[in-house]
Amino acid sequence: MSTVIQETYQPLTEETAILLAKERNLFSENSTLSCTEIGDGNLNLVFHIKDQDGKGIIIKQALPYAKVVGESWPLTLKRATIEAEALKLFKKHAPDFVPDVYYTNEVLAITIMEDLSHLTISRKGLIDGNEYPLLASHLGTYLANTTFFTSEFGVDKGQKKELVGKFINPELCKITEDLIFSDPYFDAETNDFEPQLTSTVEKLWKDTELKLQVALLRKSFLTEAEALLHGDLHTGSLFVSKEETKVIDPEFAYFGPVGFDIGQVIANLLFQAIAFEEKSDSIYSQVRTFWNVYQNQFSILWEHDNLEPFARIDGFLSSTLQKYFQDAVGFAGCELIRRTIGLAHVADLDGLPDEKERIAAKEKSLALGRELILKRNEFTSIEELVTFLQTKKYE
Ligand code: SR1
Repeated sequence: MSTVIQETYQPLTEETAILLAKERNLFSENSTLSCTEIGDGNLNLVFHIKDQDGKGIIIKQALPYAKVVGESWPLTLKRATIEAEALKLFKKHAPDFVPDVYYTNEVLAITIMEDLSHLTISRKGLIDGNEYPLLASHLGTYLANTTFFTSEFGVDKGQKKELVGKFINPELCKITEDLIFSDPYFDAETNDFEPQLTSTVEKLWKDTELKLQVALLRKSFLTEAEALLHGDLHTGSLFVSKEETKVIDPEFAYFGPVGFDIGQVIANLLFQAIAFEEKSDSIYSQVRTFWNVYQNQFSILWEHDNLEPFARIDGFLSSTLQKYFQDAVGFAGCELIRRTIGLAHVADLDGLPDEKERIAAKEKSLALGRELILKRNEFTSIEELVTFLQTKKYE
């Protein structure tokens, strides 16, 4: 008889998570199971269950509020369904880079998926000084495949419209609209920054040139349904090893501007260059590889699988890629700024133990973010962006 799967939502505990795994027959009958809640993100519970031989599964459960803030910030449980559906679609288009989903339940807001505990969250691994030589090219391939095959270039237009409807994700999008594209530019309660940054932040709040460009990027985020995005593609959403990359946590998935996901990847790599200057050349070369692999793979798919009647018109592919790239540079700038002074920070910067260095890194992140937003349309190639980033190192 079913005990855990009931008609109403209840948050799992380590004990009920084990019962659920047994109910679903995910382990053999005589297994001895252990469970640990390992969620360290902002929103969800994550249970790691394994048997006596170390074989495991992950149960991810959405909480009805944002864990990072508490019960005063209610949050839809529907995000668990969006996440599971996005994982399945991304798996179809980029099978090597997405975990398997074994079971989902809308009432409990859970997704049971492949155990990736042999891998490390890339933000932690990078901060610890590890190198992931395939990460950039894996991400380039993953994003080219998922953005191509969910755009009108790679999927039938009627089907695309149905998908756009299926992935309407207003509550999670609103978090991004507020936390990335609005709050950091006003004296909002959610903002969080050190007193030493106050004068820079106050200048930013008065910077109407910058605010106009952020308003345009925000409008793009709100209105351009180019492809199904992951929506939160930072280095905390990636499980990695030297050989493998798995993209997790797409609960912010929705149809938006392709440059948003690309920009989040770029910005979250750049936090490493900002925090650890000695790594900057290696990080810039990863940004270069990431974009080059993205555009090569996207161009191959364009050549072989494009459903657009205008696909072979000279200049259509290059202007599409140019738009994605310039949008990405701007969105990267927004990510740099919001992770420095907004609600949700990154350990790359916050973890710098020396206060002077930390504040200097955060000043650099704000200044670089501003420049990327303002200058985004001046960059016509990845080499121009890398050269620009290299000159920043010596300021
Ligand atoms: C209240 S959620 C804060 C942040 O965590 C998520 O991972 C997203 O990045 C969001 O902006």
